[in-house]
Amino acid sequence: MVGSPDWSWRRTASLQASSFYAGRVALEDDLRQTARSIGLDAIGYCSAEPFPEVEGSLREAVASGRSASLGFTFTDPATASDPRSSFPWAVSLVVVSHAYVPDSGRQPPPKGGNGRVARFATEDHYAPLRLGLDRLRKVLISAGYRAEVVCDDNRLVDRAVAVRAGIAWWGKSTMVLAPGVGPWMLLGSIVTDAPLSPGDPMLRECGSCEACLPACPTGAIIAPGVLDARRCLAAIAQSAGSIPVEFREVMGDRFYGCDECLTACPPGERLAASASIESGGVDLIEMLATADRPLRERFDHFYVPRNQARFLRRNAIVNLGNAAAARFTGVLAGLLGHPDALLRAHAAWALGRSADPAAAAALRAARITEYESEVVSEIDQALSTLD
Ligand code: B12
Ligand code: SF4
Ligand code: SF4
Repeated sequence: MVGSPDWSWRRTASLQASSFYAGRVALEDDLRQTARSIGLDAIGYCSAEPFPEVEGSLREAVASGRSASLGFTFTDPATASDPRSSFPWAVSLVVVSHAYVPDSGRQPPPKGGNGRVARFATEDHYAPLRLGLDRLRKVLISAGYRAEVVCDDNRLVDRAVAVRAGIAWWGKSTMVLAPGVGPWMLLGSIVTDAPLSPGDPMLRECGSCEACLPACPTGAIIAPGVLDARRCLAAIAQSAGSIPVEFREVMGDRFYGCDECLTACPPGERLAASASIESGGVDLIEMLATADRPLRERFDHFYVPRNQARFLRRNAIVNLGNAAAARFTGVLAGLLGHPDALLRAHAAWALGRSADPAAAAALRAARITEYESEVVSEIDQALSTLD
């Protein structure tokens, strides 16, 4: 006689599946509540599958020169676009956003020349984001999973994760945007082996808006969603070497970063309007008088090539040149005697923009003793614009 079938395995499997599902829901609830309690703005999950379209974008930017020799994710497109090449055990990505406006821009207006700092860097806005990510990492670890924080890192393209997880959409400025926040947010991720429910892509896009394209002072957004970093002031201000002459004037008073394509962006308008002051400022005269070490410490949260304070001074000199005020002639003339040829060259350019007769006199005097050909040619150029 054939006995009645044993269906108990099905009940066990279904119990296991439902407890697995319940565990996942509980973990996601825990992550969401933790994110909210520490002030993060959004949290999303997606698979850790590779991002082939990102690899293509990175390779194209490098091949065409649009990456401006920047390192970061451009260094190794295959690694930056495949989380499993760095974390072979990765199953899911957790991505969070931290809106840094209206908390940015608290500095009092400077007494010396003003150097403008983009809102994301007015203070270390990555610090609360990293703290939050670390708390979330601990939640995953306590639940028995592996978890690693990857934030502003060469091994992952943060914006692509935010789009895949459905917490943001690609803007034509190449920023990713979120409702109510627009582009004014920083992003960070956690790579984990926890299976998490992937979010649905956000059904939003820029539509007919193109406001960021003409708002860019250098035309760096060469087509919707395509940035030429060689023209982007945010990249230029953090580059090594000289500021290319063609970009010095348009740099204006921007000391670090640039916010024009963000400020023009309608989805972020309301939030930007709630900020306390327009943006952060640096007293250029005071910073030029500060020694290298305290300067590096003060701007520790900036990306500065090889962590050399000379690049911060170089930017300040360009800003002072653009202010073209006679009250800065003395400081700039003094810099013509600086041991660093990079600073002498930029000081010559800055003095060439001044209507103060003392500027021309300082340039002529420096022309007699200057021995570096690059500086000599900057002095000659400056004198020819003054004549
Ligand atoms: C390198 C880098 C830069 C470079 C290059 C920027 C760039 N656009 O690629 C420079 C130095 C110029 C820079 C500047 C800034 N940066 Co930056 N930067 C990075 C970094 C380290 C890597 C970005 C990257 O890999 N880009 C290369 C490729 C993949 O991106 P992409 O060229 O935009 O290509 C995508 C689009 O074209 C899109 N796409 C394709 N087709 C289409 C079609 C349409 C219609 C659209 C809309 C899009 C679209 O898909 C492509 C990907 O497949 C990330 C941190 C990280 N690890 O991810 C921060 C990051 C992107 N930067 C950030 C910030 C805040 C800035 C600045 C605002 C700082 C400032 N105020 O000065 C500016 C903004 C300039 C701008 N318009 O992007 C934030 C952005 C947050 C956000 N809300 O989007 C990030 C994510 C840092 C962080 N962890 O929060 N940055
Ligand atoms: S950050 Fe400034 S320079 Fe760069 S794309 Fe935006 S507006 Fe243009
Ligand atoms: S300014 Fe307009 S086109 Fe540009 S990113 Fe914002 S919404 Fe999109």
